Amino acid sequence: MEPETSHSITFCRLCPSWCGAVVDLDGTTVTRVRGDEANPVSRGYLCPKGRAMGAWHHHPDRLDVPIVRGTPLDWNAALDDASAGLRRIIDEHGPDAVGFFIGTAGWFDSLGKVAAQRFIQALETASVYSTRTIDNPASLLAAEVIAGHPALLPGPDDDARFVLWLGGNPVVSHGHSYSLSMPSAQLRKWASQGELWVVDPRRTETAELATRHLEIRAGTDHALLAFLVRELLEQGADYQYLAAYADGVETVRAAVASFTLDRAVAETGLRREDLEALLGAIRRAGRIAVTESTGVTFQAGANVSVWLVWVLNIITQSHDRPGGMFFNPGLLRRFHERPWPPRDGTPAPGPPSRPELPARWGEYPCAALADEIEAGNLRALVVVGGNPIVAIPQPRRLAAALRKLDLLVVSDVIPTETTALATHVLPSTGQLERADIWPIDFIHITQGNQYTPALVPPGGDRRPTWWHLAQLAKRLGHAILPDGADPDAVTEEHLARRIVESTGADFDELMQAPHGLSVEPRHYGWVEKALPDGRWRLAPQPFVDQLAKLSAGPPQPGFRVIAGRQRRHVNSQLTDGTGARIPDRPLASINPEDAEELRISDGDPVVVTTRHGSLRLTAHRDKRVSRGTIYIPHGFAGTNVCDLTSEHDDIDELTGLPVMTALPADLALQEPMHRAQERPR
Ligand SMILES: Nc1nc2c(c(=O)[nH]1)N[C@H]1C(S)=C(S)[C@@H](COP(=O)(O)OP(=O)(O)OC[C@H]3O[C@@H](n4cnc5c(=O)[nH]c(N)nc54)[C@H](O)[C@@H]3O)O[C@H]1N2
Ligand SMILES: Nc1nc2c(c(=O)[nH]1)N[C@H]1C(S)=C(S)[C@@H](COP(=O)(O)OP(=O)(O)OC[C@H]3O[C@@H](n4cnc5c(=O)[nH]c(N)nc54)[C@H](O)[C@@H]3O)O[C@H]1N2
Ligand code: SF4
Ligand SMILES: [Mo]
Repeated sequence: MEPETSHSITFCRLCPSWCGAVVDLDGTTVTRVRGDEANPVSRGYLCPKGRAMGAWHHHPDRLDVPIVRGTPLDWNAALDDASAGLRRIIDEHGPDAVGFFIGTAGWFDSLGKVAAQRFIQALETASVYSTRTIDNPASLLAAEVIAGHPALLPGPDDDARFVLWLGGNPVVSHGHSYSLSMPSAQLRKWASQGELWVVDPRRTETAELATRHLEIRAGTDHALLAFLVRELLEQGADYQYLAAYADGVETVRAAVASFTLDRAVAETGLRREDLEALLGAIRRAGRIAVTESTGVTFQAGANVSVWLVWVLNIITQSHDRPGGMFFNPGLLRRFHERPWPPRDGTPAPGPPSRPELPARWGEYPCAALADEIEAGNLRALVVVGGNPIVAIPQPRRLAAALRKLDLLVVSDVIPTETTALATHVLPSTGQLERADIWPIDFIHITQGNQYTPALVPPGGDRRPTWWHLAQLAKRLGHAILPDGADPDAVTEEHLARRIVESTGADFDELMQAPHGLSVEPRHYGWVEKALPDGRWRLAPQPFVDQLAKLSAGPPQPGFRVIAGRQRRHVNSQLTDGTGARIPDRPLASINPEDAEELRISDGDPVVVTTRHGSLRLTAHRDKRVSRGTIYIPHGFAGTNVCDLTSEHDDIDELTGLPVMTALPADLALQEPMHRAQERPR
């Protein structure tokens, strides 16, 4: 593994935009990080988190040596100990007693991710967990059920003249299932060439750039969407197209029949004239681009809303069309040339302790993790680039469960709330210390691909995550690297080559484009050709049934607590303010009029309570937050919003998603006694 220190062109792997970066080095010290103007996708753009890449790499707390039960050990001793533990557990309890959790940084480390997948396959364990089931399982499920494959995650086409974005703030997040490099420029383009409507209970940075912002009552997007579908099926749908390409139109019509304008107004809290204007704008536009992000996929009505988003795009013949929704077939995977065998959304049996939950996409829902440990079904967990304590509901219960494991093996770059509980902490190479491609599973989302070598040699005694996993596997008798390669003899470039070639793509083409390649020319109409039986399944019965159950009736009084991202951290990463001049803070943001009524001032200590738990935090008056809404960011361990969610109640039955936004909540000033205790000394 000879890192090529001469290179300074790379890309950021903190979020799925994978912006091109130029890293200036003085020896092995990063002196400057800037956007790569020559990157054909990000064209010089780099957000504050990407610019913090150097500070993140040089973080004073970086993990340098393996630590086994609190004691630093050399690699051989640490891996021998961990693999002996795994061997014992497998022998006594079978392979399902060994589980994996793949987190955000695990998905974004291409070699580590493939090694984890192959390790899982070799062990034949069913106990696989990832952030998928606490993020956007609704989007994957809708894609699979309606079009036959869960990876069909479209985004608004560059040339769209009418974009409707629900529950996303790409200016901050850079998109979700579909990434947006240079989000502000793209959003401005959409707004200037047509209309951009944003639906969000907050007037977000994205809403500021929109031609119209609809301040919806949290948790009611399905009512807005059902109303639009109802009216468009009356006038505006392309019936000729539907006759040729879709099944279930009449079932959809019946399912949304009760969502009249009156009902939509009553449930969403939006004004009648705004709903009429939106409908009129869609009818005028003809071709549209409707998309959802986590503000929708975290809701109780997530599946239904995503389904109706698909229905809107299909009935207007906008899916898979220029100026509508673009499905990126991937630069390497080239889905348009090699279609897949269609799937129909039938789940596999769930985890034994939670038989009511489904297994999908080879995973159990994260909501079952603590129960599986408590039940004794899971005795070891390998965490790859994740921090489950700040990601999964009821963190205290989860922490207690993780402590009961015989083995908790965590590959990470810095100490976290999860490494604090680990029996084995394995220090991983960070972004600048390892080679990468844009991870294979995501190329349909990202707008191109790129190969980067490692820019600097690993500091301390850090090793790549793929190496951790391959070494553990080797000790258990499995050769998990491509061609059975020896982890100590193979180079990262060779591994990347084999992974790319396994898709049928040409690695040399990537090597010859150090600044990356973009997906141009774009392909349209390819999903339609690959549809099961050549037709969109417009009315999957499970979604129809869920819509019928969602009939909310008139809104309940009280607050709703909502989720949302912040600019300078990714989930729990960088929440300590690394690289930021003004760090993000975990505040409870509320509308000033609500604050006035409750006599809450800026900076007051408040307590937010849902039926699952309560959280103490500091109040912040923010007129961008709509009335009745409490906005609390995610990712902070000390002020962990996962305390307000549940792994048992408010679980979606089709995906196992814990509801994470629009939860009914109470807001109160903290008791004076608590205030006195918590006043800083
Ligand atoms: N209540 C509530 N819950 C939520 C959410 C919410 O909004 N509200 N959001 C949900 C969503 S969308 C997600 S994706 C999850 C996030 O859940 P996670 O993905 O588990 O959270 P992260 O904090 O991103 O964890 C990434 C970990 O990887 C480590 N890391 C960074 N770089 C590297 C590397 O190069 N190699 C390795 N091995 N490790 C690295 C980081 O230090 C960090 O510990 O949380 C979910 N849970
Ligand atoms: N800066 C930054 N970027 C990130 C991350 C990060 O932590 N920080 N995390 C990454 C990850 S893991 C993910 S999954 C993506 C997420 O990407 P996005 O889904 O775009 O995430 P947000 O920016 O939080 O946008 C969600 C929006 O939904 C709104 N919302 C909440 N509840 C509702 C509701 O009931 N209805 C509607 N209509 N809107 C609602 C919120 O106010 C918020 O503005 O971002 C990725 N990028
Ligand atoms: S948007 Fe920011 S965090 Fe995401 S890849 Fe680009 S620079 Fe990195
Ligand atoms: Mo996420």
